[in-house]
Amino acid sequence: MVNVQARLARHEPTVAVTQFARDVMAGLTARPKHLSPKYFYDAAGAKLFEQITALPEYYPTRCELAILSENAAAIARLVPERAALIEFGSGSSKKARILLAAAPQVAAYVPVDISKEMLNDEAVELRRDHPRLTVLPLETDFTEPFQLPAEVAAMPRAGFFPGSTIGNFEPHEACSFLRHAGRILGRGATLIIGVDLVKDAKILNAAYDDAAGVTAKFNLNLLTRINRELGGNFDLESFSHAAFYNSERHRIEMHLVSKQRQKVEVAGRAIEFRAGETIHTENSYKYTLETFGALARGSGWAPVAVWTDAGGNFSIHALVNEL
Ligand code: AVI
Repeated sequence: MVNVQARLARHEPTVAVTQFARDVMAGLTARPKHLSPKYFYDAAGAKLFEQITALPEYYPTRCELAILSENAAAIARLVPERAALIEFGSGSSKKARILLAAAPQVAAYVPVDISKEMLNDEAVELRRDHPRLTVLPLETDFTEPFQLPAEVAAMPRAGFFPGSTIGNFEPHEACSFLRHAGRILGRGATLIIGVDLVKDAKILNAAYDDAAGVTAKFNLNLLTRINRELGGNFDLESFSHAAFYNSERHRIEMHLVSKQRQKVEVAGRAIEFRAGETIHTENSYKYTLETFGALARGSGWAPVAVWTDAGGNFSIHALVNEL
């Protein structure tokens, strides 16, 4: 790693050797090559993801919104009086709004996200729409340890983690995340979490390889980001998007496939690709109600309720922290 750092610093002295740079160099020099899906979400990537959520093939967002809307009152009953609602990776807070409308007993909402702009814009609107709610945005990486605002220290807490983002973690990381959320929320807290379900591979494959090619653009945008931020020279035409359901590992895998043998430079370092070699860019794990329940229990959380949409595509679990 020392060599990689020196190379990065030499290539562009005005650009700090960021975690992004370190992770990209480590991932592209590993075998098999891989990149973390958390780097999809630059400004362009976040916009493309918004477009994905509206695609006819991408059922998770629609199904989760339907479950939330249909069961908002029952879900809200699990949130204590004068509670603080903490959302991990809040984004546009669209789903939290459904819960907040059904849970007037919530005294404070703490959206946690790395996007300062989004947090501030949403906070203004939420304060306008819920004048009695204290909105305390927290700009941080929600997967890392963080302190809750002092204002909520004495309040009972409920966590909210929609979107099946937990599916983008490896199962051991999902377990670590649930334990980390438990430490932040405290013993006895409730966690409301969205989890995508195992289903017919055809439906899954279409959801991650849509006809309009938006998911392909989203995947390839990672190379554009590397070109821009790390002085890369990836030719986007010579890579293609691949997504498929790996039924043995219960996960969608996304890859960027090199169409030919080629050499690419990133931060002054040459990276060689064989024809057909891939960069593994994302896993999206799918659970059954039972496998997710077992994961939760093994991470210190007791499942207390679960809701699904009529088609059984997606689930929202309510868990109580036992640790
Ligand atoms: C954010 N996450 C839950 C999405 C998923 O379905 O795994 C990311 C995504 N990747 C491709 N399409 C959507």
